[in-house]
Amino acid sequence: MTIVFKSDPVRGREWAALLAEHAPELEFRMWPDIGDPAAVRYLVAWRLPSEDLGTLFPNLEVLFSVAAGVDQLDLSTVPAHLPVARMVDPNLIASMAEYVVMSVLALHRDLIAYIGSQRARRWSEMRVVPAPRRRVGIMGLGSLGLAAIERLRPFGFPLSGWSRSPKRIDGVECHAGPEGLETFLASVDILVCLIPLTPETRGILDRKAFAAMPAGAGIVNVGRGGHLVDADLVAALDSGHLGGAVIDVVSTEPPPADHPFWDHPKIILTPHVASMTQPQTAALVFLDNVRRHQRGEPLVGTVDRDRGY
Ligand code: NDP
Ligand code: OXD
Repeated sequence: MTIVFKSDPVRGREWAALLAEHAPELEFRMWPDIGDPAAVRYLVAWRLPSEDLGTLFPNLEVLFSVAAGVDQLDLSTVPAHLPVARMVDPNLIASMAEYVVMSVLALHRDLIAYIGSQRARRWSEMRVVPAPRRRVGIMGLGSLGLAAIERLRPFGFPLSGWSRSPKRIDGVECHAGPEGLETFLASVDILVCLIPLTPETRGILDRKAFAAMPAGAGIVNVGRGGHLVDADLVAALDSGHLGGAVIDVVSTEPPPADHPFWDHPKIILTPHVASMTQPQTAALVFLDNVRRHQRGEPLVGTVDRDRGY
């Protein structure tokens, strides 16, 4: 029974060592060295091979995303009956919550403006807004959004959230669906985007969304670059309507040298590092899922192909 790993080879070698230790009966191969394609039962991938998956691996049983998101996998080449599971890894979740706290605090305490002042040798102070007057809203109340909320709680920010289906979360004002979006946005001073990229959410952070937000609001995009209309963000920052943005993901990664985010004075840009799968835990989370599959139990992180996440 073979597993094929098609992602970063450096991390792949760590997976190989861990799986050799914990599941020596499984054969672990790294793309493109796939061996006998008929023996491949599990594929772990960041991006899919260009060939039709059912033809390439006729006996494939599960497709695993090496990441929490699945939008980078073109599921149109994946047979409809094939289960797809995404990565639900405690380390990845903790690391995202940490990044969200860092970004929210940076916006809350005007860090971007202070970095600009320092560069300009300007000693100028700004009024501190108390946390109970800074409203923080999380788009996406899934494994990552909920973890971020728990880490933000102790600071005392009024918290709200937005999801596809209605939710009740203690101490969090919850909104849902397209009908709840505008009210949610209007009540948020710092917005964190943690939804999956699907046809419904592509371009959701656009001029209309920014116009619905209060003047001076900040944005944290840790979802996907496709959520954000870059030119609309730049326009909203330049007009002064938005105060600042922390951006971890962009549509083309890395962005071209002339992309406006590189040197925009109101943007902090990081290279898609808010959270990364750590082989030490991810390989074992994967193995647990393989065992579940072999026992006929439901997989953790099963993707609903119709919803797209
Ligand atoms: P989950 O599937 O656990 O949660 C997704 C949440 O988004 C759910 O609450 C869901 O609503 C909500 N949602 C989905 N579609 C819509 C919609 N159309 N309208 C409103 N809400 C919607 O995902 P995770 O929390 O694990 O991950 C979220 C995303 O974070 C990933 O898809 C990925 O793109 C990104 N990510 C980024 C990383 C980085 O390093 N920058 C690292 C890891 C992930 P409902 O609860 O109703 O289903
Ligand atoms: C993920 C990512 O989805 O790395 O896990 O962005």
